[in-house]
Amino acid sequence: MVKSSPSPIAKTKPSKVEGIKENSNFLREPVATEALQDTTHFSEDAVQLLKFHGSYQQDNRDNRVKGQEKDYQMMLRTKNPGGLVPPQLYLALDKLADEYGNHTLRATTRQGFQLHGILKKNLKVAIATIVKNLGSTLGACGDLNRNVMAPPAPFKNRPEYQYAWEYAQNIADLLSPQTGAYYEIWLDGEKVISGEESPEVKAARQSNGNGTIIHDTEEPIYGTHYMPRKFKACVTVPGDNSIDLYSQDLTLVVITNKKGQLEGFNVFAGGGLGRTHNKEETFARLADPIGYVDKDDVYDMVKAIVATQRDYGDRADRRHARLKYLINDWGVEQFRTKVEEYFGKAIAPFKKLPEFKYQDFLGWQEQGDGKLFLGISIDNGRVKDEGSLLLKTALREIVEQFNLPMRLTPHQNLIFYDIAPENQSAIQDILDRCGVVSDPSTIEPLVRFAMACPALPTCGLAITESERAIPGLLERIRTLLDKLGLQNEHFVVRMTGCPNGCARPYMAELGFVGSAPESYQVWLGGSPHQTRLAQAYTEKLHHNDIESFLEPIFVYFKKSKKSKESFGDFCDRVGFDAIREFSATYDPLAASSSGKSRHRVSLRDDVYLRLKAAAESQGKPMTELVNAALEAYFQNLP
Ligand code: SRM
Ligand code: SF4
Repeated sequence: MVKSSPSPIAKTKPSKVEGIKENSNFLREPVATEALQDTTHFSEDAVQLLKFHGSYQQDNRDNRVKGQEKDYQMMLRTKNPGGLVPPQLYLALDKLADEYGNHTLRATTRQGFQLHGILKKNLKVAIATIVKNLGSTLGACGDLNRNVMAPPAPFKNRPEYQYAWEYAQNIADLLSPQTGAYYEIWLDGEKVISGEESPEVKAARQSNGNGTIIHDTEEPIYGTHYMPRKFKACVTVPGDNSIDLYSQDLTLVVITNKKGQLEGFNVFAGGGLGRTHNKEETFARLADPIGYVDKDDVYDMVKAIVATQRDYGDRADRRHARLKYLINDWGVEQFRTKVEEYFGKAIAPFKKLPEFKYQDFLGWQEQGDGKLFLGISIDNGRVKDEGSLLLKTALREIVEQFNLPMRLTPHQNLIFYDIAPENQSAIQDILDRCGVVSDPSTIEPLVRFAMACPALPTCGLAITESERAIPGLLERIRTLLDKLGLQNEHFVVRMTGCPNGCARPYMAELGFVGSAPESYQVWLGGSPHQTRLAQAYTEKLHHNDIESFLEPIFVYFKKSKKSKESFGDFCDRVGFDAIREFSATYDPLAASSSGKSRHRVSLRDDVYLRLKAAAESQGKPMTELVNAALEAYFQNLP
């Protein structure tokens, strides 16, 4: 039994949300009452609790008019462990998007779907429809375990992938909230069971452990206050980083023996990306290796880590409440020791793993049992019909005609699987007719490997555009690369409208993070396989200045890269000082072939040195600063 009674709630003044959870009777009130009222929106307290039910209150920010009520609408998020969406659920979501939503579905970076634009009065029917069609939104948001991720590849001849799917589902079940509130409010008390929970998981949830369970409550794992903050877990296989394993609170890596039988799991903990601009105490952090656990003990290990964060995570300051801060403040050793107390024994050493690589599993592929799978790229996860690209129609027709299950990918794409080879050409015909690309080699690679979060107009936290801005941005980057003779280069670009990091920009080779209207903080130096954290290079880049900012960096990359070195690896190797120095002295006119129109002026040494320092600190070429200063000077002339 863990001795010291932790309860940080007693030690520091808990945040307002802690009080809302405490008074909610396990997520019931005021949601239950307000859901029945004929109003356009929920109260602030209900909004906090609605998240646990899988819904966010938003407003269409394009429609804001000063002095008028906001254009309120609800976002609904599904929870699909390992990204599994059965055909029946997909068809229900497709229909809901048209009947009550904004006619689009949004595949998320954690393998779920979002519906946007649902009016409050339609929320109940939307949730009930999802649940009755084998889905759930319970716990998709809120202070609890979120959707458990797993590699989406359906390799039937690689048992480790099957174990990852199985355990992602089991851990999702283990940590699923037990309150009856969800079914009472949205389904009039009817408990619809979408899948049988394994008896092993049921027993593991109740087993006493060493303080992992809270007795005599509706929520044995979470208790009255749930978690201090969201908690994110994934299960992957050695070498497969399709799930961005370093960015999760908890990662399990399947370890099998030579016969392919499951032995146990390596455990990482303490990753997380959310941060706030100009608050250095908030930061993105990579998960640390914690140790190894046998398969028979894995649920106890998960419960021990959850209990450690539940009991010691910061409940006073929500900006400091994720597991990453606890591990960072304590250090890995102290964290491991505390987890061992809950676990009841020493944690075994971490097993050696091969390097992790990013894979996207796009296109037609064999799944290893005679059947095929098909990975389809979805631009920023947005499933819609627009112009000649009828993606929504194509997906619906494929599911209707062939009753195929799909796995959403952590990269906002999807994979159909269990496809009988004789159906391949009929499916391909639908894709061709609807303008959907199935051959990944024909997708512009910058687009293929890029991600952006929704941001405006739905996200209340967006500082600037993301999903709507990234297509234009990628086109401009491609044009620039082509102009500089870098036609064959591509890298991972990720963009978010604010520093919360929903499209994991801090793991990208080139990350854009909204920092002011039309401006982005730029992150450089992540790895092509998302195994290293990028670093902030400049704080505020206006989108008009993207070419003049990137050109010197790309030219430096072209001149000094090692053979086959990727852009992110290059930036990490040479370092920011060298990049700043090169950018400051870079002369775009001299570099261009038409350098004849270059003009020279002389500067005093002291002015030159100040100019150089300013250029370095702003990450801009000196020429740009000189031109801007002279323009301003001429404008002020009488
Ligand atoms: Fe996120 C909040 C969208 C993955 C970190 N996220 C939000 C909200 C709900 C805005 C809000 O609180 O009002 C966004 C809704 C936008 C909209 O209009 O739909 C939102 N997050 C998303 C999605 C849809 C982005 C996407 O492009 O797919 C992803 C949904 C995943 C899912 O199915 O569960 C999404 N969010 C992430 C990730 C990536 C991940 O989990 O792998 C992160 C960074 C990893 C992490 O958590 O550290 C992430 N979202 C945040 C944060 C910052 C959390 C923090 O620790 O500071 C917030 C804000 C908050 O929680 O206070 C946030
Ligand atoms: Fe909204 Fe920020 Fe997340 Fe983008 S990163 S969806 S702007 S919270």
